[in-house]
Amino acid sequence: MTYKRYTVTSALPYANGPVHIGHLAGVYVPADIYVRYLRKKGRDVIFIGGSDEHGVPITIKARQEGCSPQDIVDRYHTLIKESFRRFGISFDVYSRTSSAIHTETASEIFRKLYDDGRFIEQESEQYYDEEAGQFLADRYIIGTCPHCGNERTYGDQCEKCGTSLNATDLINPKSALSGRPPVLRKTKHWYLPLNEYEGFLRKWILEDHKEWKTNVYGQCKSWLDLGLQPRAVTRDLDWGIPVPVEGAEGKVLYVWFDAPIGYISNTRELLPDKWELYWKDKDTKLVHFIGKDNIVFHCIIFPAMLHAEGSYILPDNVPANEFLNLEGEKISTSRNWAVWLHEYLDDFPGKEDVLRYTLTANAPETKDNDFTWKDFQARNNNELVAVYGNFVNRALVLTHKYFDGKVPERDTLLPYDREVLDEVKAIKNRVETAIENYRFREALKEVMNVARAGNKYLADTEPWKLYRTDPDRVRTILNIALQLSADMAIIAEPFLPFSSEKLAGMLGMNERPWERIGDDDLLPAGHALNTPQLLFEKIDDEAIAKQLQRLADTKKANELREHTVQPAKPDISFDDFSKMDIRVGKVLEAVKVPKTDKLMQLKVDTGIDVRTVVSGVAAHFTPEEMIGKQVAVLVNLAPRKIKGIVSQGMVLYAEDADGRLRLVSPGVEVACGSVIC
Ligand code: B3M
Ligand code: ZN
Repeated sequence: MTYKRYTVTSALPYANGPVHIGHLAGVYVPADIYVRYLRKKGRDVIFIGGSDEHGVPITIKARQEGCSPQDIVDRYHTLIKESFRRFGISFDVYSRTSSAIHTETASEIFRKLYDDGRFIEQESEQYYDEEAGQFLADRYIIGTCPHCGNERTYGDQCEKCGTSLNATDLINPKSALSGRPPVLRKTKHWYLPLNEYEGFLRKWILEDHKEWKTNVYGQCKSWLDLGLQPRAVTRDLDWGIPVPVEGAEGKVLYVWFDAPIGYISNTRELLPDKWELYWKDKDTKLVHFIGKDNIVFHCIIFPAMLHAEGSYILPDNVPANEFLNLEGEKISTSRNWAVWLHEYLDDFPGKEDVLRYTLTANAPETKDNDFTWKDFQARNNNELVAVYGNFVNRALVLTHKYFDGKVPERDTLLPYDREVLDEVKAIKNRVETAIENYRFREALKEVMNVARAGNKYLADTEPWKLYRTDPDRVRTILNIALQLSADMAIIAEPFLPFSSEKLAGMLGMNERPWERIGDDDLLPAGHALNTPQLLFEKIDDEAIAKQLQRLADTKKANELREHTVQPAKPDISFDDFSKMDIRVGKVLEAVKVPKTDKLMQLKVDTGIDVRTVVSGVAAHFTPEEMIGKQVAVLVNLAPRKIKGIVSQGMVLYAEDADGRLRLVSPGVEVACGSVIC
């Protein structure tokens, strides 16, 4: 199917921190390549970006820093926007979800769905902080993880064991606002009944979009196979877009409801009169560039919203990427394990294309990939400098040396000359197919094959040796080499826009029309070239060592922070202490609790009785290591149900700074039931 126009969106990054190489590799560079290519092909395309400025993490960051959420998003929106601009990410609009037009657009869509009866209203019980006088988002509740026992687990996910949670799963929950235990209170929310769209989604994705990338298709399929549930689209929070319905005071739209609508709002901002063509006309191709953690929102929830609304088109493709790791470890904002774009730009001025190149050559298109500084250096020195830069430099320098910097006249072409030009035409076709199918690594490899072919052509024809004996032949050779250089300036432009610009300047090219790639007269004979400069420069070991040292310092700082002895808890009275009844017990039986990684069900002889204790130690001990051991047991802990098993008491362990557990036992065998005091 051929489309009249394209709407290309890239995920709206949360404005609560700077952007890093993972963002660039996963989303923005591929989207930019795609859009620049379409523009070069003369297609009608808009490229939409912006910041996602709502959501709980932003409110938490603001609290931590003692400022308002608006202060936070103002700061990071500006920083992020500037980083993208400096990397040449060529958005047609980069706006933000705190804009008035976005509030208007999101409210309109919510209201339309509401008026059409597309939502269901449901009451549920949620944690409420009586002292702060507000409902608490899951992230605002801290307690003990029921799976691993970590005492500082947030209500949405345990950072220690990785389990995702509901706040009501936490043991001993406390409000992060007041520090007091929260109470459960009834609250009403609006839900989008995704289950009602299951049939539609199954057909639209699983049957009509079999061409989607396997990672995307697979994730959608497993969501659909699990069965969809109604999803709350409102929240009790004071940061976000107010729910535009009577009786919804104090409630805002869920961030994932409003954020994707941001693409539409930003288009309205860009094209106030024409935006609907780009969102509602079936001749428009909509493509969302995102990372893999956003697949469900862009392939299931947002399309269900748009479908329910009724007047919008749905994405033709969602070419989501996997993740980029850094030196073998997951990129982490909170652990500062990242290469921040604004820092890179300051450390490597003028080397935007080197990073764009490395991230594309190594893009996590089908699986997670690793960025290493050594690879970055090697790609620059062995590919950009040695292949691309070297080729065009030789063509230009030799022309200046022999022909006064003017494109020489050409003789009749030999078959070998023709072959090289034909090869470039074939490469152009392969690059087009690869880009149109979102295979940017492959496309870039083909682009570099133009320079490789050029290098081989010069190496085979050796004009520097031939000049004395056959200057006419050298005219033809350099003419061809210059045509190939001009080809590079065009075909590499979507990938490496800065160096294409520079190369075009040296070649004196005003226009770089895509369709003329491979033509034999891109640069006419007699055309004057400008002074050659180096297109790329070697990156030395020192610059790389500096970056590696910075990462090593980060690692050391993290280890110090994470692996130190826990600080002392506040004082308690003797009474508090004597309330605890700690005994020596013996483990009689131990089995892992099925379907959990951490839990072990123990039968313990406490001297008082034989009872069941569930203990989060399955990752540390095997059942065999436990059976027969004497342990310390807190026997008067109120019984708790863990994974459906009633646990009566708690076995005590010693945990070292690395999180390793050891049993706490009396030095010699003593009678079970002996009091530990
Ligand atoms: N802000 C999540 C993220 O940055 C989210 C994307 C929104 S796209 C509409 O990963
Ligand atoms: Zn946990």
